[in-house]
Amino acid sequence: MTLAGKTVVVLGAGRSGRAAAALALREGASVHAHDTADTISGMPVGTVLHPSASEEKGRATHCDLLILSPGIDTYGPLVAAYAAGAGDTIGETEFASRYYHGRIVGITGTNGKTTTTELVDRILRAAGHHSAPCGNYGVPLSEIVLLDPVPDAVALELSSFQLESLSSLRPDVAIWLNFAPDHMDRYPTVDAYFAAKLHIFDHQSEADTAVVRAGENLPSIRPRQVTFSTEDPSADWFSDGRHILHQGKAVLDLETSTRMRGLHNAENAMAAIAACAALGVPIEIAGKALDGYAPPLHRCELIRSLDGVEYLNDSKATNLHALESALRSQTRPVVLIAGGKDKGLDYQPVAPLLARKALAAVTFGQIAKPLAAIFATAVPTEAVTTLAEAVEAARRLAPRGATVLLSPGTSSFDQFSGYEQRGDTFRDLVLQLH
Ligand code: UMA
Repeated sequence: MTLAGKTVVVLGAGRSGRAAAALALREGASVHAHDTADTISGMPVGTVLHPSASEEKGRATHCDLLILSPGIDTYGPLVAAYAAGAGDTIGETEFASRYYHGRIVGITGTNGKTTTTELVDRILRAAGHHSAPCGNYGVPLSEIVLLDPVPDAVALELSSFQLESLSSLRPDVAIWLNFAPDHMDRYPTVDAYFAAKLHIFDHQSEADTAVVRAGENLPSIRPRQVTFSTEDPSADWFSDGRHILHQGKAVLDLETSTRMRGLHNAENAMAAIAACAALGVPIEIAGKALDGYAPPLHRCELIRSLDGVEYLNDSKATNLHALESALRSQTRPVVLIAGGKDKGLDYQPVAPLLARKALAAVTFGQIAKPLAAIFATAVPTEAVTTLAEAVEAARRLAPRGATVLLSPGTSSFDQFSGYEQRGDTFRDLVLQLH
């Protein structure tokens, strides 16, 4: 796609917008950045800046190509106003992909994308690729395209926002981890969110691969499918939460080789190994590459074992689905620590799962009392005020062989600046136990 002599408008001047502008400039375009903020900073030299973007300004703007940042609603009125005067409208990821010629492992799912992206990157590197983790992971694909040398493979985390504005990006391997309702502030229905995610398969051919969790209920898709499961031993890849098996043959023991714990981490590991195997990486190399891997902080992060009790920090679980997913994935009896800000969520549906997986629960923060009333219908529950008190109570309640799991199930803003500070505080408290 030649851009020489063309006018490109980049909508949104965040990290995606900055990288897309730099790439469009490199390709010879005249580049304009529009942003609804009052000021714009950090754009590459040569970009014409248009702060205070509005629908009115959009209607008066004309360009050959409009590039959208993922945080801006593709179907909202602002984009409609700008798109009316644009020759073509695409997302930043789609734009960058037109200049990227290496192998692409695309990763989507409601939970586990970031861990899986890291695992895919790690395996590809171990197999000798010059790979990079990118996309929703934090580094826009446009930044990768601008590297010298350009990586020959990418582990590309794809959010529904990025997927909904694709028109040709074709992952060699697409990973579909799981699906649950999310981003309901952006999508009118759960089906609309599901449909946005399905775009990951749109441009794949029969020669490409889809790595899909068994039982995901997808419509028929073109690529060859490889399945993974923690429930169905007939899937191509199966795990009991500790051992990973490929067609019945042991590949990896997560407990002795890695710091990954829980069924959902086993799923992430299987998906990553399966995806890299589809790209030609020998399974033994893929399995070995995960030796010593520790998942990203705050996502069922194993902090330590003390007196036979494992302490996991899952502070990133700021919604009900993430809490359920962490709980469901535990293979040892759990003492759950949950609570935080009142987001008006209904926690009743967690009670049966809690009864199955947990020995006890400790609630804290703004919703400590109402949450304790619900949890107490399932397991013995204590309500406390602070996270420090919660750690103390959990330690008392957890027998040898149990797991103390901080998976708050809501946001942290009643007591912390964010889930990171909450998780860091938990880690400090646990490391101080003796
Ligand atoms: N803006 C407008 N008008 C709007 C909304 C935003 O002008 O209506 C402007 C803002 O003023 C700001 C810019 O757009 O200057 C921000 O653009 P952006 O929200 O697309 O953010 P980026 O910095 O480009 O980051 C994006 C992703 N952000 C979102 O999808 C919201 C990052 O994912 C991603 O890592 C990055 O591109 C690189 O690819 C973050 C995220 O929260 C981590 N993702 C969601 C999630 O994981 O749940 C999907």
